[in-house]
Amino acid sequence: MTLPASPSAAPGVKCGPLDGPKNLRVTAIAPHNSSAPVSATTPPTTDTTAPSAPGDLYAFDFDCETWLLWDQSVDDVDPQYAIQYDVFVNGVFDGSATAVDRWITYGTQTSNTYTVEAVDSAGNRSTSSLTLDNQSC
Ligand SMILES: [Ca+2]
Repeated sequence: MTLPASPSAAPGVKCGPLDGPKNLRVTAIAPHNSSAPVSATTPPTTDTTAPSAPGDLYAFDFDCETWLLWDQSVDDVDPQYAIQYDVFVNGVFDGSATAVDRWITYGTQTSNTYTVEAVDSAGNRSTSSLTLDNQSC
C-alpha cells in the first residue's frame, strides 16, 4: 500500500509552525486516591412485611391438566398487581404467576400436592397457602 503524499499547499497558503497561544497553563490534577472511602446512599428497604398467604386454593381438572386458582394476597406496601405468586408442586417450585391462577399443563396422573406463596416486590415471602391434594386423572 502506498500512502498518498502530503497534500500540497494551496497557492497562497504558507506552511510553517502553527501560531498557537504563547502562555499555556497546565494545571496539575491530583492523582486519584483509590483508597479514599466512597460513600453512596441508597434508599433503605422499608418494606419488611410479607404479604398475606394466598387464600382458598382450588383446583379444576381438565383431562390430565390442572388449573389452580387462589384468592389475591394483600401487602402493606405493594398493590395487588405487584405481588408475585410462586407455585409449588409436590414441594418443588413450578413457576411464578402475577395473576391468581396457573395451569399445571403437564400430566398429573398421580395425586399431587399444590401450594402457593405470595412474594412482594421487596422479596418478602408469605406463608404457604393451604396444601391441596389433587389427582386430575
Ligand atoms: Ca410488604
